[in-house]
Amino acid sequence: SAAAATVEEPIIPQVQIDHNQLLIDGQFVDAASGKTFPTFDPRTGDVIANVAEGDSEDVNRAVSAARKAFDEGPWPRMTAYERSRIMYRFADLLEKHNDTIAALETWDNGKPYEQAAKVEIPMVTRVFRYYAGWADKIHGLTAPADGPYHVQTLHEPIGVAGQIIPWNFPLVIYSWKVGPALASGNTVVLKTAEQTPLSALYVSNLFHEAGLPPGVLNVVTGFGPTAGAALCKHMDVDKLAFTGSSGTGKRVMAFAAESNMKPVTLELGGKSPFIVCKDGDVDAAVEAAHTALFFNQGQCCCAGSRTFVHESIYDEFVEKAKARALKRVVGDPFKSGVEQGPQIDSMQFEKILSYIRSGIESGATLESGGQRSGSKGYYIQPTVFSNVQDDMLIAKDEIFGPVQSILKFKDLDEVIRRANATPYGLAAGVFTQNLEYAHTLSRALRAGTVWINCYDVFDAAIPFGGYKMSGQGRVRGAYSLSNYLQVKAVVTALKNPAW
Ligand code: TXE
Repeated sequence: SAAAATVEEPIIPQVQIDHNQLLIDGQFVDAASGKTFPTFDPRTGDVIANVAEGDSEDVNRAVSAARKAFDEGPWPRMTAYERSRIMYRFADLLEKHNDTIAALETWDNGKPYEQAAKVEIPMVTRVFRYYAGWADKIHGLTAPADGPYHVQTLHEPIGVAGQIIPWNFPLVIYSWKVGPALASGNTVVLKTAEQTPLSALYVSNLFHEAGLPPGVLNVVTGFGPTAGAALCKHMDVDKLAFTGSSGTGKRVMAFAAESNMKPVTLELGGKSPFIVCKDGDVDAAVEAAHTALFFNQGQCCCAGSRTFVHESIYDEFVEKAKARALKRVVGDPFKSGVEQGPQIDSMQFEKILSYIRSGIESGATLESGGQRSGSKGYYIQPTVFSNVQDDMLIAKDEIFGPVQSILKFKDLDEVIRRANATPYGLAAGVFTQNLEYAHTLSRALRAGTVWINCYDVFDAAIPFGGYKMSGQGRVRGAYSLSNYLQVKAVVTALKNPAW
């Protein structure tokens, strides 16, 4: 039974759409073609607004504005302290408009409003403050050389950064990309996901209100194969940063290689293991594994989507995981207390339901859920499968939805081998009180993040990124700055080597 799954009449958000055009050179403008596309409310499938549909001509305009701002404008030339102060002022405006921004995010994306207002938008603000703090702390070093030379390195911005973001955390990922790029003096052309263009336009306007010079941050709304591809192929873009599917990530790299060989950083999909050892606290592990998978409607690149549980506690764990999923509150994300809203769109909705069918057909045990929730919008019941085997599609593919797969293991070596047997390597979770297990697993797991007795701990200072086909480079933390910096070696000959 689908217990708590109730979907009520949608609540009308108290926000209006102020910005639905491209943001180029500090101005909101229509697409050159005059075309627009609709963005939808995932609670109903109704149109929220029509938004300018940028294409290659608009990307050209945006890149030339960013180029000019980089080559001639004040942004890379002002003191780092001035850049930092503009970013701090922007963060203050984010804080001031927190609830409006959160409402836009929920409306366009479907995520619970409480999550957006209390966690995500505050995190965006925190990330901009973090990088504002870095702006005046970026510098090179001096190096000893074998000879009469004074050697120093200058850390310089790369230039125009092209950034392409997805729809699952529109503004959080915006902050991870725009924060380090601007702190280090680059200029940006950002393409939002076609499903969620609204919040980035709204906040980028605030950035200009905070004093950002025109052309430093340009936002092109539009589709991947048109606007996105044009940005990737552009000869005047010096660097690309992409978050999205591994398939599109490959294409982004190929576009970069075929054009001007611009460096690329990628944050891609995953099939992250969540490992509960025999000594793990079962109740805490059930709750953490539940959140690791179901958080954000299961639409997380780092979702703990393979729950490995030791055989000695497997049955107890499955019973409790099922009970927890049945209690999960599904409904209108604007309503207080709702834990799970709708999936982003009909494509993802259908894709997830087809994975659920595949799980049933391949012989996994359906413990809870398995169907859509309600009769309109893209709501799906929290679904739990037990007796999942490694070779089932639901254990191999990124489902990106509220579908938990629970697998059984016997010993540590076996679970390490199975956890690593995936082309992905974004994250992993480990539940144990045993130091030996914790350290062995954290070293052996081929993943960019290992959470021990916790999961989904995001922080501006913690680097995040993937091994293998989950990506390259790191977002967040000091590490992400290096994606946006060139290192120039300056070597000066000395006349008097004795000194
Ligand atoms: O992703 P895409 P989609 C995974 C998840 C999901 C699947 C498909 O499994 O089910 O991807 O989602 C732009 N050139 N993730 O189709 O296509 C696109 O416009 C340049 C994981 O939404 O990767 C959008 O802005 N750009 C993930 C962005 O790429 C292109 C988050 C992401 O879209 C392009 C989202 C092209 N040819 C989905 N085609 C994560 N890592 O968190 C598309 N885009």
